[in-house]
Amino acid sequence: MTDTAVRAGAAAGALPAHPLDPATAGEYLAGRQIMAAAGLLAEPVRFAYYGLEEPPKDEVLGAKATDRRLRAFLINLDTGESTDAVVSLGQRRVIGARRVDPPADGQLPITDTDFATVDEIVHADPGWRAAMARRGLADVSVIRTCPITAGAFGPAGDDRRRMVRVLAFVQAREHDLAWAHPVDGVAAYVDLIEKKVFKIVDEFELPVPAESGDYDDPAVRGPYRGTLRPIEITQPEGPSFTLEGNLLRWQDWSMRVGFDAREGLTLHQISLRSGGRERPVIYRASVPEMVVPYGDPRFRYWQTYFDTGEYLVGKWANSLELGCDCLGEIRYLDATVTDDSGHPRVIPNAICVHEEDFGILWKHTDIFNGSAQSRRQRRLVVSFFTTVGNYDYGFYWYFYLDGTIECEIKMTGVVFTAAHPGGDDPHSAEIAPGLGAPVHQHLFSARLDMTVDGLANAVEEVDFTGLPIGPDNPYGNAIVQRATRLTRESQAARRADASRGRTWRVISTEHTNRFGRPVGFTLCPEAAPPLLADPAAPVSARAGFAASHLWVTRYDPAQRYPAGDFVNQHPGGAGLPAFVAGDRNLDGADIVLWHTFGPVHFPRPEDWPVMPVTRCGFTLRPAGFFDRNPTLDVPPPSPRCRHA
Ligand SMILES: [Cu+2]
Repeated sequence: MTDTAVRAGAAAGALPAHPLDPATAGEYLAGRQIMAAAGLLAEPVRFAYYGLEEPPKDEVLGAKATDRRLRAFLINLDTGESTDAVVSLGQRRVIGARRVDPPADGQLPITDTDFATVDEIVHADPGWRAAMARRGLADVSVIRTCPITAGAFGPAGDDRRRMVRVLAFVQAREHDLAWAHPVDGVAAYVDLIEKKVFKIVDEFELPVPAESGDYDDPAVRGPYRGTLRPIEITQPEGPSFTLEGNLLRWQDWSMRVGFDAREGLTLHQISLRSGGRERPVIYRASVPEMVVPYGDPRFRYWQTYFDTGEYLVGKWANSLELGCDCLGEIRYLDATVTDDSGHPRVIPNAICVHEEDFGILWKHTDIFNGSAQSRRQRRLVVSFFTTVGNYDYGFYWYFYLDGTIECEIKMTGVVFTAAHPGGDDPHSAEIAPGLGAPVHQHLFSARLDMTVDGLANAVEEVDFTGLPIGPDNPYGNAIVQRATRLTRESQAARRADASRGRTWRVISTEHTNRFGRPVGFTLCPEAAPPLLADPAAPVSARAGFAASHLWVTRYDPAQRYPAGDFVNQHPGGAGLPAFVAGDRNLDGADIVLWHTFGPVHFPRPEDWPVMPVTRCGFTLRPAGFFDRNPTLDVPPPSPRCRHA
């Protein structure tokens, strides 16, 4: 065990204060002991995932959730035998152990051990070494291997194998950026159980691009600019939020902060205090899947990452540094995940909580009474950053004084590269001489378990439309808002439509505002294209969720992942398309909103060698949740600002 694991183990015994608190180091160790005693951990069995099995909602809300349970995906590295196990810490026994049978069930996520062994296997393979030697790369010690999840391409493919496809990059110097030097046209297909290269695909040769991408090298970046003067953010009286354990309160907001090795940050029981009551808004919010399908139909047609379901974004979370990653009065939370052997690993400072000034909240200079008033907006920020291979993703949740919730993903890091054939290439951009970056999409799926003023909710699609000239609209200027109730799951797989300003409003079917209308929250999408792959493409079956911007399902505690539980090499059809097959009623029910968002990325020269952050996301805005602007009680930022 590492020092961190020992320290984490020593912290065992501390019982979580709340049923939704993340699993502790002590709990992981206790669960591991129970599984070992049940014979589930015989060598060489490893953990492909290990996390809290949250109690069902009714147990939490009814204060009946007394047991703590953990879920583990276990894989025997020699046989591939895969098990989805659930252990009860209260009963001290394994209460579920289901076999996962590939290819129909998919494969368990890639493990840390897989990453390490693939590099050795490929470097030792004579066929791969020969392919490198043919390209003038006789010294394979300078070659970095990049294992990529294989996808699923039907019975004729290699789908029975647990496998990865491996691309190569040259890193001649210690600080060189290997992504700048792809060795294109050759891929090693590795069987992770047989632990061998079973196929070398060697299709074409293009020169390895030579220009350095080492953005930390003064010869590449030039001297640092000397014109930036310091910005310091200080809150002399401390921040306005409080953290008691995982319970976060700020102004009228309260929520519980969670973290999972697969999903990363999870937020629970988000509520707003108004009129002297605690009003629930979202029971659970997270981004439980993202897929990055590449759009190059040639050699790398299989390149598609499900970063969350295949690689587990949470376990790759960064430790954040004050003054570098975060400025000002920051409070951090550590995250506890586990290594492949199920031993706890603490990621210090994984979650960042802070408060930001966000410009003007509201402002008015009245031409009649002379009053000139302005108020400053603030937001509470809860975030984490993760590195998955070449890309880095920041997951940010913002809570504003006026009741708005925003989810923002910051995409940065290094684009995935290939050799560029020169000239115009429809599927790849030339970003440095001879260096290409294939077009791709980043499609995230947010799961929003809504509880707008309670469990009884419904969803309306709201469009704006102009009306034609007619007897009631003689000058043709009429605009109407059309709300269509989405009452069944079959009806609720929807696409955004910017030309109609389309939004989706979640309303309570039990509570109304002072106008007698249902209280609600509106999901405002960004309306980027959904999955662009052909509907008959293998990736369209595997990423079925990404064909629609919106899905609404009836709450089912087993339905957590938009592309299904076992995404790696899954043939498709799991997740949202399967969840809605029963066409359940949504009207006045306990419902979950699922929202697909994210950009098409045709890389620019400016994205190289490291990308400035690009953002995507969505907002949830109160819509008749309050009876009027809920921020009239926000004081002016200083007495100087109160005019007349
Ligand atoms: Cu991208």
